[in-house]
Amino acid sequence: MSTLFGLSVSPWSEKTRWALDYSNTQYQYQEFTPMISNLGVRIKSKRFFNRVSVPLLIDGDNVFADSLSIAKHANTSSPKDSLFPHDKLNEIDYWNNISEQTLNAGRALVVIKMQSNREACLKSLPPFFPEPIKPLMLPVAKSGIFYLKKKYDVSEKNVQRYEQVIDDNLQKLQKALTNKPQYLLGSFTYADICMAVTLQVIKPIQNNHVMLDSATELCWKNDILAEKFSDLITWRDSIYQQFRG
Ligand SMILES: N[C@@H](CCC(=O)N[C@@H](CS)C(=O)NCC(=O)O)C(=O)O
Repeated sequence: MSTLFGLSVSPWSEKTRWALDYSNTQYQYQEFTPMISNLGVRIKSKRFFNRVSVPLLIDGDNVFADSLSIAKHANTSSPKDSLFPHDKLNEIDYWNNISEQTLNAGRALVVIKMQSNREACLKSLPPFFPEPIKPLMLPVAKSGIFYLKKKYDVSEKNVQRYEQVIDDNLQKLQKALTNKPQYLLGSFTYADICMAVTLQVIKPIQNNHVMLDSATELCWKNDILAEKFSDLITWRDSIYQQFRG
């Protein structure tokens, strides 16, 4: 059985898990902890020199190191309607790129907010730390946030730019859904999964697949953009309801 390494709070991991679950792929899930899990994942995936990020799927000798390639791999063995219709591949790439840009901007804002949210920092610690000693581990949690900040080149100076990227891209989604209000490409595809999950950066969904504690949720949500794009949130919730049981 294949193994998926993921971060349960990460929308990239959620996109992948959704595609794998949709295609009824059997896999074992392993939670990844930034910094701490890197060496283990490098060894298991035999990727000694590449940058490690999750989701990452190991299926026998094959390693799929990003969400799109994992979703495509899952789709190849699926008996269901394809998430990647042949005549829609360019459009799916387009929406995956939009999702990527938006999530990068969203993650930057989350990292910035988490720095000053003690509770969210503590919640980011891996579960193997016993609850009572977690407060003592605050410096470890902070160094994890600092690590992500450096790795993804996040800067407080760019907050406005990050918000603008999210705003611009969600306007593109809004426009695209004006003509085809149900699905981006006429039928349910990976483009819908990408963009439904991307809305996590303005209003996190809470269900049995994604569940953020209240402190972490506060770092993800953006009330102004959630209000501005409330129609997209309604669309996202309906896509989840129909296809993510
Ligand atoms: N383009 C990649 C992006 C993956 C990505 O940015 N993953 C982040 C999620 S926050 C990650 O692995 N963070 C933990 C780390 O870098 O150590 C994909 O589609 O999978």
